[in-house]
Amino acid sequence: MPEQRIRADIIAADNEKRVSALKVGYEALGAKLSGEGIDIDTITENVAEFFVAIPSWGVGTGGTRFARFPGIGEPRNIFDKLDDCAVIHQLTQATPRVSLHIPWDKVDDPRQLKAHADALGLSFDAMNSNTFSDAPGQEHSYKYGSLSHTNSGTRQQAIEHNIECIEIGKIIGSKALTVWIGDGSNFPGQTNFMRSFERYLDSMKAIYKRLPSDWRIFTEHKMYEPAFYSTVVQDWGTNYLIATELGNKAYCLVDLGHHAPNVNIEMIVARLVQFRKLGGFHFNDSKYGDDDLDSGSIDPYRLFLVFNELVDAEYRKTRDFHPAHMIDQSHNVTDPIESLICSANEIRRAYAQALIVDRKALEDYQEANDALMASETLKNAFRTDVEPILAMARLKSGGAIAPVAAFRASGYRESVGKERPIVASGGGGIV
Ligand SMILES: [Mn+2]
Repeated sequence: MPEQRIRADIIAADNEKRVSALKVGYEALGAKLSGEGIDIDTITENVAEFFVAIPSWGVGTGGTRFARFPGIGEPRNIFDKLDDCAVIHQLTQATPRVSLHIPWDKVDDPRQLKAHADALGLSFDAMNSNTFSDAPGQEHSYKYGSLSHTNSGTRQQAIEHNIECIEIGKIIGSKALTVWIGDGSNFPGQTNFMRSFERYLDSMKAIYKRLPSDWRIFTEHKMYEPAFYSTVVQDWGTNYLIATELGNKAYCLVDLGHHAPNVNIEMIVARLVQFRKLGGFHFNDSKYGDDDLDSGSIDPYRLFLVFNELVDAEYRKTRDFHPAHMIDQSHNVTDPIESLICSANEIRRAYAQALIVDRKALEDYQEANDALMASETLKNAFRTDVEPILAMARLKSGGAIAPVAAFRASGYRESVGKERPIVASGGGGIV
């Protein structure tokens, strides 16, 4: 039994108040779905087995270029972060894995991380390297890039950092490395597009050589920021080229915020699935750019359409299809634990809605060119309130029917607020 950061009787008391209403709602939804030939318990089981990883950096309060307003009881170090992640998992039963960021989460002995996670019943997802900011004391600066830098010493330093992330990951049981770089240019002519991409590929090949045989490497594309004229890994096409050049352990990661507004992300997902290069996701939501807003908070229909492609791939029994699901968000005005609880639920909601799409009917409408009924088939699933399925999946796994309410009732934030001093930050950005 893992150590529990929230007392089980607090969750049980909150569940007790809600369980009879849940049963009524679940039965009614079960009857509706049964009429459509769907067994609700099967959907609930599928949902209960769907997990999304929490980013260690997500449990601290984020910020913008302008300011960061610290919250109460923010984690002081990776051990506090793991405690907060354990709370999210205890309540949602949806987030058993944590994605680390090096050097932010670096400790003297990585075995300490493994021991702390083991005690909490958590494990580790993909390792994230950082060559977009300078760590204290590092020899070469990343101001003008890292893996694509003009200087070979800088490139070598960035390569070695990624290899170090793999080495730490091996000790703590990770099986993947995610590489996102800030490399790019702010002025036309500042860099040579072809030369910098050649240098990047050479660097990535050096990292790839050191990847264990049972690991995967994920690369994330992003169209702008911190570079504002061009980025080296600009778009999904570039990302696909990288994964193809590197080999069969290399996959593309889709961060929902890393696209221009209105880009058809679900179609990008379908293309990557078709050519077996979809590595996984960084879930978040976006209004204008890489806003890092909470999943499903702006455009839940888009999140559903992404999951519609994923479930379609499962339905078609696509070979070697096991995308990694991670959240990548910045919580500037909410309690990060509450935001991550809601986000994990929103991601599961999109999955549950996609699971109840009548795929046979959809296929028939597509074949018959019945555009309206094809759209209605998707909408019918999206309009279905699947909350009873999500709540029942949590309850059956030992979580909370209403996880935010249970979290607030637990007093966890107030209690850690007493041990963790508020740390003001002069700089902005995600911390
Ligand atoms: Mn990301």
